[in-house]
Amino acid sequence: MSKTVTITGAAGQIGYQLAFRIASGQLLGASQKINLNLLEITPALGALKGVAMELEDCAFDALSNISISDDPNEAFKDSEYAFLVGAKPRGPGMERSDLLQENAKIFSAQGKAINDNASRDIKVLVVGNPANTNALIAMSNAPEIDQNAFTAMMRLDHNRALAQLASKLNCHSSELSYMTIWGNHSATQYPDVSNLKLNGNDAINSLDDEWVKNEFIPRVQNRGAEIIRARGLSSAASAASAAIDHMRDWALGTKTDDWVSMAIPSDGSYGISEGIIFSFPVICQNGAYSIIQNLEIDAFSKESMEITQKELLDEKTAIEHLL
Ligand code: NAX
Repeated sequence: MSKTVTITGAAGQIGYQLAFRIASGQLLGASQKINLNLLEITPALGALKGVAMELEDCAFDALSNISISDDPNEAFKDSEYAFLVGAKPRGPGMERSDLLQENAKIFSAQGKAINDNASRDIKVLVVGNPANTNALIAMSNAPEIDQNAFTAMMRLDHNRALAQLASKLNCHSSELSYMTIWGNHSATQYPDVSNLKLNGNDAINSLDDEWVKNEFIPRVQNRGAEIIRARGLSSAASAASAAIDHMRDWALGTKTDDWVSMAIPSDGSYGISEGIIFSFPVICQNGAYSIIQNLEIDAFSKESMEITQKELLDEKTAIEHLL
């Protein structure tokens, strides 16, 4: 049986990477047939047609069918895995509050379309910024879908942190485990190394506290801006790669002896308010995630988690009328 995967903003930078990697079998394995539903705004349909033509030209074994549309009801029809990438970028002179309002309209319409058309077992990953609050809006507009189906992407931040730590500790990122990103996908996120292990051994004592607080944390928080300065464009291939990591682990399970960071509806764990989409350390099994409980939270971590929580609560207040 083919699985139906929806990508919104599929003619954009991230969408262009994501579609080919998914169609080549990098999400669910090369033997799982995929139907790709690609959504764009009407003016981008020409470019989207070009993306579909190139996908055809790859003759991927795993790709059964491609459909392109500017109608969310069509794009989310029977969708089982949805990547909500398309969003309105921040234009010149636009305040963050304007960005929130503009995107709120997009994600409330898409939440409704998911509610009315998607598989009841859909898994939704919101990538388009402000990702956590966009996920909250989509979730609130899809009352017939399990709320835990709505998540936002922190995996790029998680992977960025691993890369910085591997460079500092002179090891490969695969030797590191138990990294955590808490909170919002923004500069207030809290990259937490308290539980980090290197080849299964505690790594915290190998890290200088000064470096962690004054170099590592701000670098991970601001890595997106650093990429824009270098490339002249925002992260795209790394974002698509992280989106696949997030959805693949959720669907097929996380590695043993590790966890990942996912922004999910808060259930009140660690004193984080319910009703926001907050990043926690989680493991995934049998297609469901669960939050790692009972981690020790020191004063610095508590304060850092409160800062990022406050930002999410403020974002929620700004769009409360759409929930
Ligand atoms: P692009 O501007 O290249 O592509 C976005 C695409 O979305 C465009 O083709 C646009 O036509 C389409 N679009 C806009 N409104 C739409 C709608 N209502 N329905 C369907 N499609 C729509 O941006 P790109 O670089 O691909 O980034 C996409 C989003 O990801 C942005 O919001 C960006 O800020 C966000 N990011 C999130 C990250 C995360 O970790 N959560 C990291 C990477 C990225 O910056």
